[in-house]
Amino acid sequence: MFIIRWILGRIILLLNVVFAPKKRHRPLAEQQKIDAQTQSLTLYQYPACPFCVKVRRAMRRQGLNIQTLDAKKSPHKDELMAQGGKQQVPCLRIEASDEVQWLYESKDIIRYLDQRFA
Ligand SMILES: N[C@@H](CCC(=O)N[C@@H](CS)C(=O)NCC(=O)O)C(=O)O
Repeated sequence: MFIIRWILGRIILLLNVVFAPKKRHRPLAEQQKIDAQTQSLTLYQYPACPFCVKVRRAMRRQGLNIQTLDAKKSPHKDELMAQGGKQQVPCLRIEASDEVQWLYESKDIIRYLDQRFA
C-alpha cells in the first residue's frame, strides 16, 4: 500500500511540474504589497498530497508567495494538531493582528485566496 501511494505521489509531482500553471506576474510595487500581506499566511501541507498540489497551483496562478511547511515533519506536524485541531492537510494558517485562524479544506483555502487577492 505504501509503495502504491509513493508511486502515485511521484506521478502527481511529475504531472504538476510538466503541467505547471502560468505564474501571475504583477508590477513590482504591487507584488511587494501582496508579499507583505502573504507574510502572515502559512500553508501546512504534504508535498505529494493532491489537495495540497491543487492549492499550491492556485497560489502560483495568483502569484502568491506563501510559506509552505511540510506537515509530516516536526515541529509542524505537532503545531497543526495542537493549534489547528486536526492532522489534515492542506491547512492555511492565517495570522491577523489579534487572532490566528486555521483554515482547512482545499476548496475553502482557494476561495479565500481568490477572494482576498484576485
Ligand atoms: N477534503 C479535504 C481532503 C484533504 C485530505 O484528505 N488530506 C489528506 C492528505 S492527501 C490528509 O490530510 N490525511 C490525513 C493524514 O494524512 O494524516 C480537502 O479538500 O482539503
